[in-house]
Amino acid sequence: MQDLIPYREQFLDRLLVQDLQGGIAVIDAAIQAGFPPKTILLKVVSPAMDHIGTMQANREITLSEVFVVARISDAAIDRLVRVLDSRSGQTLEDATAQAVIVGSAEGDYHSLGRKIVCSFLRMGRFRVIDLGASVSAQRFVDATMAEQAPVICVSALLLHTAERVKEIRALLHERSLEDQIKLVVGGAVFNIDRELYRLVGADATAVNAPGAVTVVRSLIRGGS
Ligand code: B12
Repeated sequence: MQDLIPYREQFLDRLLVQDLQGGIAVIDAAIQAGFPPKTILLKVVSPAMDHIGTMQANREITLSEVFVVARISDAAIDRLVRVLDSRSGQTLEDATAQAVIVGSAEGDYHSLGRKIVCSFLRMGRFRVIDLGASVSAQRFVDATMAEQAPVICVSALLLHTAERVKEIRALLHERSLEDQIKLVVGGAVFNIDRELYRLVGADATAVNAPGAVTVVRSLIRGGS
């Protein structure tokens, strides 16, 4: 099988000229070449967005350009997730599967990483309830109780939204749910400071979507 690097370069190139159709065509070409969709997510889309993040930090790209770039990546992720779901036959939810609640921290509207995490958890045979962006502590905990989910996964890319995880921990404590429900966090801000997860009261973190599946599995099996 060929190398994915040319696809990553072509995808980034299409992002930089804000070419939605061209970006999707590169993803389709990678699928046609036989690369697994989950590898394309991790080796083409994610690194291209990391590169965009570096450009943003260096002020080589404006926020409005990042916004358009994210729309293109979002469409690419949707495409890949659809292919994944159709191949693994998981469009029909398995009611007996263990439920996992996922959402972005309150005030956080970054969604791409959360969508990838949801897709990997589904591939890992979890029943994923994605609450979407900017989810309050109350909604996280209420959904967890309603779905009898043993794990809450929170995505946060900003320092101040990572801090909102403390509210979820406080609510779990207040409702005496800490023994039953585990709290997993992730996102760029937790990857930069590897101890931040403890400071906000989470039980665990992981740097990427495959890691999220491993951590959730181990917590459900009783690890910490
Ligand atoms: C795209 C983007 C946007 C888009 C988001 C569009 C969308 N629909 O998602 C837009 C333009 C809207 C945006 C807005 C803002 N952004 Co922005 N954004 C980014 C950018 C460039 C890429 C993020 C991304 O999608 N990455 C790709 C995905 C796949 O990676 P990921 O999210 O990290 O997810 C992976 C892992 O982290 C992990 N993971 C993710 N979630 C979880 C959850 C769990 C439980 C686990 C275990 C793992 C896990 O798995 C994922 C897949 O493997 C980052 C730069 C960066 N390096 O992160 C800045 C960045 C995050 N943004 C930043 C900022 C400051 C903002 C704004 C405040 C505006 C501004 N002044 O720039 C607003 C805030 C909006 C808000 N309130 O949410 C800063 C944050 C700095 C900080 N640490 O506080 C960054 C780092 C840019 C920078 N270098 O300054 N942004």
